[in-house]
Amino acid sequence: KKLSIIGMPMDLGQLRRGVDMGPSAIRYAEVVERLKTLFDEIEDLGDIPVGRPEVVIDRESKLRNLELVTEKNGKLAEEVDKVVQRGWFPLVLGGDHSIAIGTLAGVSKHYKNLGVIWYDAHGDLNTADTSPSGNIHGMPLAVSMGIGHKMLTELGGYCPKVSPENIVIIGARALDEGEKDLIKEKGIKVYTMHEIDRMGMAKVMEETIAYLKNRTDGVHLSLDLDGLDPQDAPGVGTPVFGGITYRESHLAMEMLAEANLITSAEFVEVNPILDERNKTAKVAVELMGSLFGEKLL
Ligand code: DIR
Ligand code: MN
Ligand code: MN
Ligand code: MN
Repeated sequence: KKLSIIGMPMDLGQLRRGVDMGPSAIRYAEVVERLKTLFDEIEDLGDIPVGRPEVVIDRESKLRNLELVTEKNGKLAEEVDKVVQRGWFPLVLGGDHSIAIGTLAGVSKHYKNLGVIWYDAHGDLNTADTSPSGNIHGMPLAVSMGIGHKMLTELGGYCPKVSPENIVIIGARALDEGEKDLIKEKGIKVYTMHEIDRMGMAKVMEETIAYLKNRTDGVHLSLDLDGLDPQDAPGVGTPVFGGITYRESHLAMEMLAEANLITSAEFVEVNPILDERNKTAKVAVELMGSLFGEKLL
C-alpha cells in the first residue's frame, strides 16, 4: 500500500481567504509522520500551483472565479490521474471544496462505478440557479453528477463522474432549498444529523458500507471538516452548529478502514486563519490516521 499526498491551496471557490493555507496547516500537523507506519511507501508531491491570482470579489457573480477554478482543477485532475495510474492511493489536502471537481475528474475515469461518501454539513449540490452565494465550493457534488456549468462538468473530458445512486451524504444539516429538491429528484442517499442522532454513527456507517460495497468498484471519501461540530473543528469558513462529534468521526473512519472500502480521499475546508492553534488541521490528521488503519490497541 502506497500513499501519495497532493496539496491543493485553493481558495477561489468561496469568499473567505485563508483556506489556501489548509495544506500547510495539515503538513504542520505532521501528516506524513502520522501516516508513515501505515503504508509501505509515502510521498508528498507538494502543492498544485494555484498562485495568487488577482481576484475581484464580485458578490453578484453567478459562478465566482469560474475560469480560475476550472483551470486550477484541471491541473489537480492531471496529477491525481497520474497517481492512480501508478497504483498509489491519492490523498488530496484542501483548499476549499471546489477542489473535489478536480479530484473526482482525476479519479473517476479509473472506475466503472465510483462511489462517493460526502461527509459535510452541506450538500454541495447547488447550481448557478439554486446557489444563494455564487460560490463554487457549494456546487462540486452536483457538478460531479453532471449538473452545472459545462466548463466544470466536462473537466477531464468526460461527464458525469459519479451517478446519484452511488453517493452517500453524511452529516447534512444546512441544505438549501434547491439542494433538497435535487436530493429528492435524484434519490440520493442522505444521513442528516437527525439519522445520526437517531441511529447512531455505527449503524449509519454499517448501512453506508453495505450500500456502497454492493454497487461500486471504488469509493472516494470527500471529507469537509465542517461536517464535524465547530467545537471540534472551528477552523472552517462555514461552520454549522450541531455537527458530527470528534468521536463519531473517528468511529466512521475506523469502520471505513475495517471495510477496506476507500480508494481515494480528500480533506477540505481547513482554514488556519479561523482556527484555534491549528486544532482543525490536527483533527484532520488524526482522522486520516483512523481512516488508514491506526488502532487504539
Ligand atoms: C452554501 C454553503 N450551501 C453555498 N456551502 C458550503 O454557498 O452553496 N459547502 N459551505 O461546504
Ligand atoms: Mn489566496
Ligand atoms: Mn463542502
Ligand atoms: Mn460544508
